[in-house]
Amino acid sequence: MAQSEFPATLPAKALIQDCVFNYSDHPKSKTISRTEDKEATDGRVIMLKGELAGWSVTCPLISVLALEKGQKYRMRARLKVEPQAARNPEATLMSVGVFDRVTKKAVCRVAVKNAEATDQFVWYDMGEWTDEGHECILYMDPAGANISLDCVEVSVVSG
Ligand SMILES: [Ca+2]
Repeated sequence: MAQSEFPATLPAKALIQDCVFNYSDHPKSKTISRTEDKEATDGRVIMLKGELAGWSVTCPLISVLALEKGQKYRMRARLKVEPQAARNPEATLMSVGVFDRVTKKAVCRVAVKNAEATDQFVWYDMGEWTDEGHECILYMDPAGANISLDCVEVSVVSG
């Protein structure tokens, strides 16, 4: 979904598709690319191939969502994280979260362990957080695994 297609206010649920995430592939290592995947919600993913570490994929939330200060949100990411037979089942293969640039802390986050990884797309729950009007970045932090990022879902938590 193009950025301009997002509504002015967030509906009860919205998907942030892979196409609005930023990534750096310098030098042209071919370790990260956009590609087709027929199991993806929109047929497209960002694919990361091993070796990558650090914030490889990011998206400033302010650029894609009209968040409301004081509102609570739940987020989950639809990912395919390939298990690695040679690594410890407890090894973290990747994490995805929302980072608050003012407090310099993650406000919600999920880490995927080797034992939890599968060759299928799974919705990984990142938890709930309340918007404080700060600039926040959605980030994906791979740790040497093969990963396909389909999308991130944002839901309004009422009450
Ligand atoms: Ca997608």
